[in-house]
Amino acid sequence: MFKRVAFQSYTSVTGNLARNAGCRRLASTKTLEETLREVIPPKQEQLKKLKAEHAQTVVGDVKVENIIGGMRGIKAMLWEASVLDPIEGIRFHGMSIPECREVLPPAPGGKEMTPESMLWLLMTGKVPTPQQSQQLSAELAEKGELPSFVEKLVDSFPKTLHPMTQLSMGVAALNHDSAFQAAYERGVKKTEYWAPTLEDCINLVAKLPSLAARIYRNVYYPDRPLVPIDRNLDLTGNYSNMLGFGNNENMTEYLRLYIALHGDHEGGNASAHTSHLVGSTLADPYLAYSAALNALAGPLHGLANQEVLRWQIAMQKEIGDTITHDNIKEYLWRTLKSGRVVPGYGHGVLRNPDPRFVALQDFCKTRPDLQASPTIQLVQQTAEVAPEVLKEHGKTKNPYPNVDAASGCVLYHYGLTEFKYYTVIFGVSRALGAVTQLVWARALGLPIERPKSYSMDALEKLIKN
Ligand code: CMX
Repeated sequence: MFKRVAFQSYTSVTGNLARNAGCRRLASTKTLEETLREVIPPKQEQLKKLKAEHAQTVVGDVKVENIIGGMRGIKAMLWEASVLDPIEGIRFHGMSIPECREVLPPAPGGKEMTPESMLWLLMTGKVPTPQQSQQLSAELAEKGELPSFVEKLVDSFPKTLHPMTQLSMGVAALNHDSAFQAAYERGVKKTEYWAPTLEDCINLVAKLPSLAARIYRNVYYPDRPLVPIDRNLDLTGNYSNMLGFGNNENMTEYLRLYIALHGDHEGGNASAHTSHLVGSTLADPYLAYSAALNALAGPLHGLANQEVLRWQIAMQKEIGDTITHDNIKEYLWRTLKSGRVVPGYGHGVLRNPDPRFVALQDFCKTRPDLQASPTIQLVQQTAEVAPEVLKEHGKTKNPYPNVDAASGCVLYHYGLTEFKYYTVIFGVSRALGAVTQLVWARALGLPIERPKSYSMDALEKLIKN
């Protein structure tokens, strides 16, 4: 099952890729904002038509199990940038991960798609030219420095404060300079909300690496000076440099892939949904994304990549040098019998191995040093055994690995061993999809979110009636 899905994705690429990329690629050198000004009006028309012709069309129903089951599966959100299919996995504006890896421009000299290219695709639905992607890199580098009061704020945090809490607080403080908030106070027209929102969003994406790298330095290497932003580097090149891995091109390429892959996973996941919910109140993008980071910091969501490494290392310690399928199985059962979840497995929507996991495995397969790493071998071997164990356990609806089963082990191999920091990298990544939605929600004039809740008594009454 696992291999067949990966194969199917890659073969579908061969058929459609040239056509897809050809019709999506822009010949022009328009900026992101100029491109958005072109693509927003037809989308506004599409929404108007949907409202006019189908406002009352039923597309699903709500059962009591959905209400008591975390709203699982309810079709209830508009999210333009990506759609998640339970079997096939994520598609960004219709493009699968292998397709994106093939057509989204890499950094100069690199091979992996950059987060900038992914951001462009998410925002506009179009594949940027290498020139457009590099222009965006230059803009992000130019805007990447933190205001000094945010630097001071972050430097004042105790080292023992979790890096995710620091990130969320730092992001919230950036709202001091919010263009949206200033424009709102000036009384900007509703139809123009999206433009200052875009300005904030670009600033946020640009500043996240500096903020995240500062937190890393402060918590783990307080005596190390922080290197300044290099205007000639892409976003990840700078982030890697500031983290202290700038001389390891393999690590930088991995970070590019990691950040681009984690960028968006449709709208219903906890972090994306939180950002949209808070943004729907017209809170500025910094406040909305700060809230999203708090959701990402939960162990059932983004913190799972930290938990995977912790769990994996404990398993390695316990099993010792002779790793076999049998002793991995035993360890898995011990975890399950102690009432804990197996981190890195299961998903709220996916019912197959996560194609993001497949892409990260693919990255490992092309590099002999990674193939030789005991940590990465253990991840691979666990993925061979865990689905059967979880099926036998009989609880989880998806016994396959999700992205977090693989994402941390490569970081660990390259020397980023402080796994409490891993979710921060996820936080740098998830901004790509969250900010895209914040811009589009305002471009489309989406309203404040307000679902209906019921008490159990009210629900019983509803059932009787
Ligand atoms: N190990 C053990 N039990 C698991 C499990 C796992 N990996 N995944 C799900 N289950 C259990 C659930 O806890 C639940 O048990 P109860 O009925 O006792 O409450 C049962 O199986 C049914 O759960 P589900 O419908 O399959 O999964 P949910 O949609 O409720 O939860 C998720 C999804 C991701 C939170 C869950 O699979 C999990 O906890 N996985 C481990 C943590 C993890 O890897 N999280 C990262 C997710 C990736 C992301 O955030 O993008």
